[in-house]
Amino acid sequence: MAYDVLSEENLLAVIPVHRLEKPFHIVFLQADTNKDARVGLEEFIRLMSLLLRGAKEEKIKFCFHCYDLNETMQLSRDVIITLLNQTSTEAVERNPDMVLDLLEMILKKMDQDGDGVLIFEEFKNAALEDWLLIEAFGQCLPDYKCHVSFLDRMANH
Ligand SMILES: [Ca+2]
Ligand SMILES: [Ca+2]
Repeated sequence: MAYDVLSEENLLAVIPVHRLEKPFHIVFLQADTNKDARVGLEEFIRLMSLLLRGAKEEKIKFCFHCYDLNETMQLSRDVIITLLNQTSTEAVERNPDMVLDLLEMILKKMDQDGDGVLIFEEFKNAALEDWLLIEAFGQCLPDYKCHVSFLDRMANH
């Protein structure tokens, strides 16, 4: 096996984006810029530098693509509910209605024109105003701890 290319499975082992299965496939598609179904070394470095050091707008775009399950460049109520269910915490499992409450809270904050659908501009504006909203629908970016463990892993390789 060559070590300068990564399959989707290998990439999943390296990048700590574990919580959303379908979005991970989208991460892979985003990383594979030359569309040869593998992530080469340059593509991998480009992805990691975006995830770890990228500009805010790039990260926002990255997360939005992860959440855009139907690839329509908009997040409908159904998509948001699917995402929230995938990331469901223990609290949500105890009280499934919480997902709907969360949906309403998020839409109230982010859906500027009130049509029940989030377009990229609305998502971007909300995330720029309140950075925590960038991962409102699930973890897409490596968190600080993952970031450190990633760097350790690279250093000890
Ligand atoms: Ca590729
Ligand atoms: Ca809207």
